[in-house]
Amino acid sequence: MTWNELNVVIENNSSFLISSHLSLDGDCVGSQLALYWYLKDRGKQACIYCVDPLPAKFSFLKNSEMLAGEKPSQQFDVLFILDCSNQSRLGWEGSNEAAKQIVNIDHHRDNTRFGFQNYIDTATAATGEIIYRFFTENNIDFPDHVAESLYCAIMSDTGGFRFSNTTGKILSVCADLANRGADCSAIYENVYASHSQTGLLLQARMWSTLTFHLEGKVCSMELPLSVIDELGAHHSDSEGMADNTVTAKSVEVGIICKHSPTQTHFSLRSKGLVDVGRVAQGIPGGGGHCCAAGCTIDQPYALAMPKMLSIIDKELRG
Ligand SMILES: [Mn+2]
Repeated sequence: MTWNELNVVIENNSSFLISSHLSLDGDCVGSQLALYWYLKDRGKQACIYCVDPLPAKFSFLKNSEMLAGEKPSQQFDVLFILDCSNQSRLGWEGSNEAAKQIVNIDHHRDNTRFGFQNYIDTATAATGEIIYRFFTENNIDFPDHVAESLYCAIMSDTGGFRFSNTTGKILSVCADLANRGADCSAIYENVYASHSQTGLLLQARMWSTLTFHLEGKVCSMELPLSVIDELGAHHSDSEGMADNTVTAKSVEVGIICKHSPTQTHFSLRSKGLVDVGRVAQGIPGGGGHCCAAGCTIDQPYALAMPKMLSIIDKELRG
């Protein structure tokens, strides 16, 4: 869809629901809040609904409490689904009935174009960049708290400006967001330097499981989900740990395994040699980008892990 078509959808409708994927990250939160602001600014009725709770580190963003609500029962004119490559990643049923039409805005290359209208730009670093371009290319001026949400979105999806999607183009976008009032160091501190004590203790437990495989080309850490309860920690406390799995020089692929007795969830990272997005897509329900992806195998860790290692071994030899 074009910007013009997106403008028409917004002007011709009055009620909007915004949603995004499970395991909320900075891009999904920031881009939803920026679009929410715009719809409210246009005098529209707007709600945000996500299944998973808002990680506390994003609660400094203005209007973030709007993500904490129950699923609204009314039918909306339009359901905006942001940063979500397929409807099952929403984690809730009935998205086709929730509104008269779905508009899908995303940057994941495995997006299934499930919307009635789709704005998919895989060349952007974050869905937040797409919303930024919508605003700036349509001369929509936005306040500092929206600049903050969009900066948070881009900072998160570039791994704090470390991933290969950190280009001059995206840094220019962020420079503009800083000039529009985003407080870069305050956003950094809220998102990356606001761990709880139990959160860091949980990470220490994960570090203690660090193991190298396949001649040092693969590094993994694991976490039985029961440890989260044992420490009184939260799921989100382990977020960011996946990036640590690819910090050794020899390593090409990093793995975080979080497992229950019956299921093993893999967060995969790659330095570029192996396309972990393709690895994850080979598992039902899995997906992601070439350097960061995730999937779940319905088997205990002891069975699922050797399976994953043999898939990655083939890719490394490929
Ligand atoms: Mn994203």
